[in-house]
Amino acid sequence: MIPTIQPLAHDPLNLKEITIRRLRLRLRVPFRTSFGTQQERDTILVILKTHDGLIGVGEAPSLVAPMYDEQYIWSDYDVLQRFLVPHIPTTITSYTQLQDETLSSIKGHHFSKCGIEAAYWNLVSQQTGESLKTLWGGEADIVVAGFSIGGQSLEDVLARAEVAIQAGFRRLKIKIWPSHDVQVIAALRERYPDLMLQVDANCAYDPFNPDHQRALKALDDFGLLMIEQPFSPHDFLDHTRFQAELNLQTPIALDESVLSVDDARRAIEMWRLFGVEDKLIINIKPPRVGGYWQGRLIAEMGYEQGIPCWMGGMLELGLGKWMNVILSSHPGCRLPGDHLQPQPYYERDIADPLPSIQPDGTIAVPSHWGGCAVDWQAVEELTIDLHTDKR
Ligand code: OSB
Ligand code: MG
Repeated sequence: MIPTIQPLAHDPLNLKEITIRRLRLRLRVPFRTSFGTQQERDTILVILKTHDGLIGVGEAPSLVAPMYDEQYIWSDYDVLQRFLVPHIPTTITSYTQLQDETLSSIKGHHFSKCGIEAAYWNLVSQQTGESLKTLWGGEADIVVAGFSIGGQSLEDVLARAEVAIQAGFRRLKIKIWPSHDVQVIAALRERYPDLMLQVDANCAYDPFNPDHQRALKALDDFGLLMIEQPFSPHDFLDHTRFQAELNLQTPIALDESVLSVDDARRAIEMWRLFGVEDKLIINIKPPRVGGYWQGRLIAEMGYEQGIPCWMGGMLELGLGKWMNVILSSHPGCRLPGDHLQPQPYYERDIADPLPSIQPDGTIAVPSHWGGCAVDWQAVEELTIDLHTDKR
């Protein structure tokens, strides 16, 4: 069931220098989820320089605290510095080599691995002259822009939704948690009967709590595209059983539960066992699954197995967002992704230009390498810490 696709062969990349940088960022608008509110945020860039002058940059979009999963800025920075960067081959001959010699030898720590892997693809694209879209099997020229709303209250969500609708967004995702769910969605649905609407619980519900069960089942009345990750990350069984036994008509989308292509396979098998495979959706986030190639394999499997996938987000900078937009053009990504907000995410960004919404609510998929140039002045000014490994 797991697809086998050969990544494009390329000439050896001879590395001269590897740098990791910790950047300090500030979101323009606070982002609230069931696990907390974020505004200040550090992130990591991985920068690979070759002897012939190419510079590849990748983003490890770490969060400041281990609340989405167990990774956070310091674990990511530490594992990069201690274990991953020293094991990046000085001459990289293929994705498979990078994967086997560096990435697979360390357990977990997918955000950090994604930073290295994204920087590697960035180099491959420059060296071969092939766009990331071609390298990753992308096809679509446009993708529909989705906005993930992390509002503090009903009024806040309604105000943010209004701004987004004015800006042309056709799909909104609302962060929910017990006490901030049915009422919020009912109010939105009343105002916007035709909007593509979905919710994300970030594991905040207990499948055995009757109040939580009632709330989730009540969401079935609003024609949602999906309910994302209501329960614990480690639990395919409760998710599937809930879907089947409560006869939930809204598909469940897995985010935190899927850490690999194998997890995606297990989820599909589980939903099939319960006879509800038409109600499974998979959220692909490259940082969560260890990189863009692993994300591509999930998209490929979803395509072959008839399971819709879409690209989630980790509040990335423009660089990561452009890469997400590009992978979103894969035919396996059939639903809008969390690519944009009505205003730029950060007070200052390193990507030029930033992804932006077109009047019809779509984003144009870049067919040159990666969609943006890096503003090195901004990188320099945002950096609060760096570590360089010269080869
Ligand atoms: O669960 O999708 C999530 C942001 C931080 C942590 C988890 C999630 C999110 C988002 C943001 O929903 C999506 C975006 O990048 O716009
Ligand atoms: Mg999510």
